[in-house]
Amino acid sequence: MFKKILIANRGEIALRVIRTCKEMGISTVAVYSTADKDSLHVRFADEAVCIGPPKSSESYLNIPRIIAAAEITNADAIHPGYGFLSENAKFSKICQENNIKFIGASPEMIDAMGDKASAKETMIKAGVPVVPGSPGLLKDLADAKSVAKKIKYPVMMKATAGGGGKGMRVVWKEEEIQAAWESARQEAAASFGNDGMYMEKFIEEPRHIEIQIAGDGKNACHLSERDCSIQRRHQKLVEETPSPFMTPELRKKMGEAAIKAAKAVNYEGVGTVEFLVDKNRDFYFMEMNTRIQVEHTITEEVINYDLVKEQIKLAWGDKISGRNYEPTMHAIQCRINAEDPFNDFRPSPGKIETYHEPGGHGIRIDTHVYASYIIPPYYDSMIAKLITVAQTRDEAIRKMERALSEFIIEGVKSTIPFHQQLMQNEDFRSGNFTTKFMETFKLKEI
Ligand code: MV4
Repeated sequence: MFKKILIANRGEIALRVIRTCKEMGISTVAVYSTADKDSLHVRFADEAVCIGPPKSSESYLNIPRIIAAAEITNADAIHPGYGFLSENAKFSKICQENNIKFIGASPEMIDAMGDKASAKETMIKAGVPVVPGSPGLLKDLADAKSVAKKIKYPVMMKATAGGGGKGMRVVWKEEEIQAAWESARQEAAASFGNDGMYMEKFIEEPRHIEIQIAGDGKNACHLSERDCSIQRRHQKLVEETPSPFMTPELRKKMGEAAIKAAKAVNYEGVGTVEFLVDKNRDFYFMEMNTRIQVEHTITEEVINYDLVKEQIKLAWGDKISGRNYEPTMHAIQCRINAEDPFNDFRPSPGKIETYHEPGGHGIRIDTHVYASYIIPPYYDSMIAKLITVAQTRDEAIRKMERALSEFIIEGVKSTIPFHQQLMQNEDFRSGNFTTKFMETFKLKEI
């Protein structure tokens, strides 16, 4: 097994990876920016290397400094967590060239899945359902018009290098298509340096349901779904498993499709296949993520298995057990962010003056913060992930309400009041929600 793993990340996920390494008897190296010198990932790792100033481009995104830290400490693998360099093909390649195992996808896999139009082609060939649309990239505006006419409005134009909603436009009728085409291409060029566009039929009010998979390069299995429909501006707020919209038949079909997707690319490691699911329970491949995700926790709770451990074992060359996992419990995760939900979710960095976290049966909290911790303004605003696990969805919601009522964070604004109101919402409680939920959800002033 690996002797020493460098964690090229910060915050709760760095801590999360360190914990599993400790349990596996693997030594750990933390890297940190000067803004994070008092962070718990620095304190709990066996060794820590300062890699630069607060700005991500000079620290957590700086490839030469991270590779240097791995060489100085003699690490034999790097775990990238999520975000930062986790899906950076160049970084994966440089690790390979320096004989450091990248605990994530190969450069080829990252490139193949990062280009959305080509990933879609791969999935069509593998027999995975995709949204009807253009065969590959659109050649020009005339091509866009003719594809739209064929698949019928409304349509969605998407940047092939996109993700997270950038370079994406809904077009309702032909009069709008030229403006959409021009602005989407401009945005894509500016954001990704790639203005390639493709087109799909617009799926109205879909659910976002993703399947967790694991593969060993030859075989693949699925570990059920997560419903991530409760999101705002492409930031997930709440995730749960099983999805309240799921049926045993749909899970079987989506699980099989996700396995097909993984096998088609000889997937090695843990990954996620994202689908849109429409009101008729027809589902369509959207994207494949080649990293551990923020919401992996809820899957761990319902299948009772450590996914970071699985990731490390697969990177070492172990084989998957080959069976699929079905949830027998229900888990919900609320992302507690340092944001003001009464003020358009504006970031609220600063010092946490008081911190008291809930506990008791069926509660898990993944966090890197503590009383007196200062949330730096440079990185994402997540303070903690609050997860509840229970026999049923209703019990998991009640437990979440109880846990939220015990969670005290003072000094910065947090999204706790938002989650409290969400847990009370009739549509949320009945499982009646889509990705449009947050557009109409109204927070009551308190
Ligand atoms: C779509 C769609 C409707 N129809 N594609 C948003 C992010 C990007 N990865 C794909 N996205 C969407 N693609 C078609 N053909 C609606 C969305 C979408 C969405 C998807 C998942 C979760 C939240 C979303 C919020 C807005 C739009």
